[in-house]
Amino acid sequence: MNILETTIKAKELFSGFELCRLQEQETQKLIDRLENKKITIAVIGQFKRGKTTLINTILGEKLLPVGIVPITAAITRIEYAEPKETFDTPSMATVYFTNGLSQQVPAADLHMYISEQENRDNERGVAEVELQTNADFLKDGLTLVDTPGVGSVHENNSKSAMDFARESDGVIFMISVDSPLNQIEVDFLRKVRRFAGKFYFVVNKIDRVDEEELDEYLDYCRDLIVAIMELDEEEAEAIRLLPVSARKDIGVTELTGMIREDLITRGAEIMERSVGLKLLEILNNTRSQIASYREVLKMAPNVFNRRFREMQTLMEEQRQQLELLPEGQYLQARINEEKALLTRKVRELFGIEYYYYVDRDDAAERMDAEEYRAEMTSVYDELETTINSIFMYKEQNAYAVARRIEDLNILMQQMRKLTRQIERELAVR
Ligand SMILES: Nc1nc2c(ncn2[C@@H]2O[C@H](COP(=O)(O)OP(=O)(O)OP(=O)(O)O)[C@@H](O)[C@H]2O)c(=O)[nH]1
Ligand SMILES: [Mg+2]
Repeated sequence: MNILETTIKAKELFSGFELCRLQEQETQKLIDRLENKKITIAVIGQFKRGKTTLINTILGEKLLPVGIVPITAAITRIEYAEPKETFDTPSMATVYFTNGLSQQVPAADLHMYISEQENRDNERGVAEVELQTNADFLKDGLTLVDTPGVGSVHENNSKSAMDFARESDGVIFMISVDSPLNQIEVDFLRKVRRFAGKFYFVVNKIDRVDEEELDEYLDYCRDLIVAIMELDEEEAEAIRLLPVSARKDIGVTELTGMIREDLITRGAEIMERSVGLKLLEILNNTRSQIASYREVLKMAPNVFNRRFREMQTLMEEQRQQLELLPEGQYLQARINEEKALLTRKVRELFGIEYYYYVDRDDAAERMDAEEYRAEMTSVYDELETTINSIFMYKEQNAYAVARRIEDLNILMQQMRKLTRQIERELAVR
């Protein structure tokens, strides 16, 4: 069985369980990725290593803001576009907000949204930025992604590098000669190694050291990386650390050449590995979710009833607020915010990820108060029904509960089987 077949199988498995709606959606996304074959490579590393500078150098343009203080505060995706076809001059970017709204801005104004200084604690609620440019490097459908520095005090303001690593196929892991690999980087690499199909290790700022120092530094980092990534002899042999100076454009063509070569000769393999690893992660997370759900089912009735009532109270309060809603125009984005609140509450009380789909295309849709009320009422009704059914609320029948637990055990077994298959396929340790 190959990765595509395994992913389809996982999706079928999830679709049989109301509780696994999110996982069903996530596996569908993986299937889409395998089908449209667009590779995403993220530049990841500790703050101030020169990630953004490297991206600007690769693109041959000062597109993104760089600086001496932590700068990049939001995930920025860069894709190829013929300039004339897509936009009139100047080049434009799309800023996506957490509530699903988006806005077109000139690329030159991006610093207002993606730099920590101008968007403190992400007060603008930026989820992600998308930028299109006509750099050759991106021509074959490659998406390059800039990420906020790991370990920065601002790391948790928006989607972090770690969240994003889950979405990328390849990672350019950037370290620099200003400081030896530190604990933050080691910890991060240890986690991130499970997500990406391909790693490029880049050592930046080599303009700051002489050759001898550099060799010593490279040897030191290499040994550490081999140990952290748990590479066998053959893999260790194949690993290369690329010394570059992003600022002075030294070694950058070697890096881009290597990436292009890999995409041409083993793009499909990189994608399969990446999807397989992500599927493993989904399966592992789901297993721990199901385990906590089973605990809820077995929970003492008084504890469970208390939590259940808390959920009901929240929904009651929200419903009352709906009654008081002033006349006027409301955005779909506001509904998205309400859904996010409910999702958080379900997670907090029951330890499960309740799934709501947020459609970016609909976020700017307007409706009057009556429509808004009707829409939100159906959201509450649906959530109530679902929660009643998944927790078998007021279900006095111990037999039915036992049956549900038995079903979950079967789901767990099948997930374990899929996990073993993927592990074999990818030869992961
Ligand atoms: N000497 C030297 N300095 C560099 C090089 N690359 C980047 N820098 C400097 O390092 C600082 C940080 O660069 P950025 O590109 O903003 O670093 P970053 O990793 O994107 O930082 P965050 O977005 O905050 O995580 C800037 O002052 C850059 O000019 C290089 O190759 N050599
Ligand atoms: Mg940056």
